[in-house]
Amino acid sequence: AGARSAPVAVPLVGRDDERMGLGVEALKRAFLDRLVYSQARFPEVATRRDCFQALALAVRDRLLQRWVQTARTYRDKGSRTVCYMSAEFLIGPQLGNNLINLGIFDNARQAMAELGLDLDMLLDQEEEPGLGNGGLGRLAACYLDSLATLEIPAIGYGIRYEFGIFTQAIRDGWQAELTDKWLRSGSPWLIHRPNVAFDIKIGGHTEHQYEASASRRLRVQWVPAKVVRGTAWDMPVLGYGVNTPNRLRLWSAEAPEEFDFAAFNAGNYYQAVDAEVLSETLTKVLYPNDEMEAGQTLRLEQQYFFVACSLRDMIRLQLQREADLSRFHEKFVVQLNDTHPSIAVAELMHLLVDDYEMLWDEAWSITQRTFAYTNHTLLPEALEKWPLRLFQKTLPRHYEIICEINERFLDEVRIRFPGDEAVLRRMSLIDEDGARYIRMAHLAVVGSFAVNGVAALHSELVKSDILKDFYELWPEKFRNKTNGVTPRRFVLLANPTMSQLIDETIGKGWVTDMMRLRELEPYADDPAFREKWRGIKRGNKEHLVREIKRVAHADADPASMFDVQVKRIHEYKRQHLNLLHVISLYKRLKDNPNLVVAPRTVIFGGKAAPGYRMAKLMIRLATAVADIVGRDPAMHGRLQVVFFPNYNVKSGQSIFPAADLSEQISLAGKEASGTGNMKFQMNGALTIGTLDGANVEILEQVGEENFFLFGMNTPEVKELRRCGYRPRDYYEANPHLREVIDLIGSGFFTRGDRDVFRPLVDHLLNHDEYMLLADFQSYIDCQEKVSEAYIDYERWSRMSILNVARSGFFSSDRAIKEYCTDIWRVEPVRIELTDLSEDDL
Ligand code: 4GP
Repeated sequence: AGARSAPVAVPLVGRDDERMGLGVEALKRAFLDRLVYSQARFPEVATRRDCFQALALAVRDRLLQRWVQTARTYRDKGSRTVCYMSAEFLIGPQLGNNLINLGIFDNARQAMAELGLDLDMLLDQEEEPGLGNGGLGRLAACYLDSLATLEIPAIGYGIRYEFGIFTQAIRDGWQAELTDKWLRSGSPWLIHRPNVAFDIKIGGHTEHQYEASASRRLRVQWVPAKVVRGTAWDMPVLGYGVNTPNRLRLWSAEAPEEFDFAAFNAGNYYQAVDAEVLSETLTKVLYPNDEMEAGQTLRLEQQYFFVACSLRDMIRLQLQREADLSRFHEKFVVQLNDTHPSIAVAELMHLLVDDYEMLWDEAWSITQRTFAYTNHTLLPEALEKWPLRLFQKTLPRHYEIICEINERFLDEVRIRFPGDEAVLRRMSLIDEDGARYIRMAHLAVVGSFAVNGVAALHSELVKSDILKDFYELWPEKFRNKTNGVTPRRFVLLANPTMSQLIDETIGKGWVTDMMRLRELEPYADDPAFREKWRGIKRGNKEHLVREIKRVAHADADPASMFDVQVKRIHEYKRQHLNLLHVISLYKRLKDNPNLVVAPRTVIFGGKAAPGYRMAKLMIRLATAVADIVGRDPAMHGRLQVVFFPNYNVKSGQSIFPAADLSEQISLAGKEASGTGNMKFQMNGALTIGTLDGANVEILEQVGEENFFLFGMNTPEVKELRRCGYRPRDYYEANPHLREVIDLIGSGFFTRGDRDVFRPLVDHLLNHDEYMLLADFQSYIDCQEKVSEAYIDYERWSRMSILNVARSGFFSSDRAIKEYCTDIWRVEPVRIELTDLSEDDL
C-alpha cells in the first residue's frame, strides 16, 4: 500500500466491487498479499491451512475497515449500547458467514477457483470455535448476528477459553472426550488488545474503616488473595448487507506480573512461575456441562473474572465521555444470558460504592436500571446456587454486598407480604435450608428491571413456577421473548440451493425480512415447484450421506426418510424415547417383513456432559442399536441408525438442510424453547414433537395439519405426577412396550451382556422422571402417521414447503427487534462506509 490519501465518504449502495476491494481481482490480490506478507508463503508451497489463513485475513481486513468506522461513529454519537454478557458464545466457523454477510461469497469462490483453489476445501480448514455447550451459547451467537444486521450498537462480552467444548469421538460405542484445540494455530479472527487490561481481585478478606472526615463514611477495603489480569481479545461480528461489525470481546486471564522476582531471587524458580500458571488456568477451559451446575470455585472465578473485566471496560468507555457514572444506565443496558454473569449485579454495586464512592441508594438505582435477565431453563439442577462458604472465600466483598441487597430486599417483601415467614424464606437471596447457598437467579431478578423466558410456554412457567413469588411482587418485570435463529448461517450459508430457489421464486430480501417467506405458500400447490423442492432436499441428503461416510464410516440411503435428533444428550430431551421407537420399528419389521412403512435413516448427534453417566449410557444405546440394525440384512433399505459423532455448529450446517423429520420430543414443560427445532423448520423438515418450548409456537405457525403432535401437555404431566406416576404400570399394560424394554434388558444389543443397560432399564421402570413410558404409545402412533405421510411424497413436499413459508417468526431478527423495543430501548445507528483509495487495497 502506498501513501494513504484522505478517505472519501462513499455509500455502499451501488458499490463498485473492485474499487471497494470486494471484486474477484481485488480478492485474488488481497489473498496473495496475505499469503506472502502474513503467512510468509508462496503459492507453490502453501498448505491448505496457509491458504485458509490467507483468505481469512484478507476477509478480516475488509471487516476491520468497516469496524474502525463503526467504532468511530459510535464514539462520536455516544450511542446507547447493548452489552450481551454471556459465559458462552458458540459462534461456529467464521469464514463462510463473513463472506455471506459481506456479500462476496460468489466472488470469493471465483477468485479462489482462478487461483486453482476450491473454496469449500478452504472453508473446511477452519477450526470450530466451540466456546459454548449448546442452546444458550448458540443463541448468543445468533443474537450477535442479528444485532449487527439490525445496526444496533452492541458488544458481546465473554470468555476466551483456550479449550472450548471437547471434541467427541466414539470408541467401542462409548463417548470419548478429546481436548479441543481451536487455538492451536491461532484464530485469524481474534485481535489481541493487550492495552485493554484490568487487574481483578480474587479471594482474601475485607477491612472496614470509618473515614476520618466529618461524614465518617464507612469505607471497605478488599484485600485480595490473588490478582489476575484480564486482557481483551476482540472478534468482529459483521451484520448482513450492512457496514456494521459489532465487537465480541473475550477476556483472557494472565498473571499481572510475569515473574515473581522475590521468589526467583530466593531461589524458588518454580514458585516464581506458579502465579502465572495458576492465573492462566482461569480461562483455560469451558465447563462442558449443559444445564447442569458444576459448583466449583474455578467456575465461580471464571464468571466473576469476565464480568469484572467487562464492567470495568464499560466504565472506562463511559468516563471517556462523561465526568461521572450517574448516567451509566442510559449509555449501557446489560443483558444477562442466564445466571452465569449475574454476579455482575453485586460487582457493579462494588464498583460504584467502593471505587467510585457513590451512595448505596444511587448505586442501586443505577444497577437496577442497567440489568435485564434471561432465564433459559426450569431444570432445578441447572439453577445456579453457590455454597455460601465457597462464595465467601472467593468473593468476600460481594458476599457482604449480597447480604446488604438481601436485607433491603427482604424489608420490601415484609411490607408486601406482612407476617409471611415462608415467603421470606423462599425469596431470600440466601437459601438457609440445610447447607446454605447463594441463589443466583434471585440475585439476577432483584437486580434487573426485566426478566424474560425464551418461549411463550416457558415464560408462563417462569411466572407460575420457579419465580412465582417474584412475579407476584413485580409482575411488571416479567415478559416473554421467544428465541430465534439467524437465517444467514442456517439457511443462506447452510442451504444455498434452497436459498437460490427461494430467490428465484419470491425475489431476494427475505433473508432480512423472513415474514416474506409467506409468499412461498401458493407454490406448495405447484407440482413443478414441489419437484424442484424435492430435488434440492435430495441434493442436501446426498451431501450429508458423504459426510456420514466420512465421519461415521456408515452408508446411508438418501431415498430413505432422514429422521434426525441432534442436540445435547439429556434425559429430559428423551433421545432414549426415540430409541424405543427405533427398537419398536425394528421388532415389527422383523416380525412382519411385509410391513409397509417408509424406509428410515434415524440420525442422532450430540454430546453428553463427561460426568453425566445416564447421558453417556444413552449414547451407548444409540450406537449399540445402530450396530445391530446395521448388521441385519433384513433391515437393508428399510431401517438404519447412525450416530453422527461430534455434532457442532459446522456439522449442523450439513445436517439441518438434509433432514426430513425433526425430533423435538422432550417431556412437556422441560425444554425452555429449543432452537434446533427452528433450524430444522427453516430447512424444510417436518416436526414430530410435544407441546413443549417453542414447539408450541411452531405448531401455531404451521398449523396442526403440518406438524406431528404427540404426548402429554404440561398440565397433564403435572397431574400425572401429582397422582403418583408409576412407570411400571405402563410397562405391564402394554405388551409391545414390554417387548421393546425387555429386548434392551436381555443383552440383545450388547452380545448377551445384560449389565450394560441395566441402570437405564431400571431407571425407566422404577423412576422414569421424564415419563417416557407414559408418552410411548402416543409417540409410536404418531410415528406411524409420519410414515404414512412420507410415503405420499407429494403431500410431504407440500407440508415441507409450508413449514418453510411459515418459519419467518423464528428469525433472530424478530427476537432482537422485540428485545430492542421492549427491553433495551435502543435505536439502530447507520454506518456510512468511507471509501479507501485504490492504493490502500
Ligand atoms: C437452553 C435451553 O435448554 C433451550 O431450550 C433454549 O432454546 C436455549 O437455552 C436458548 O434459550 N439452555 C441451556 C442451558 O443451554 O445451559 O441452560
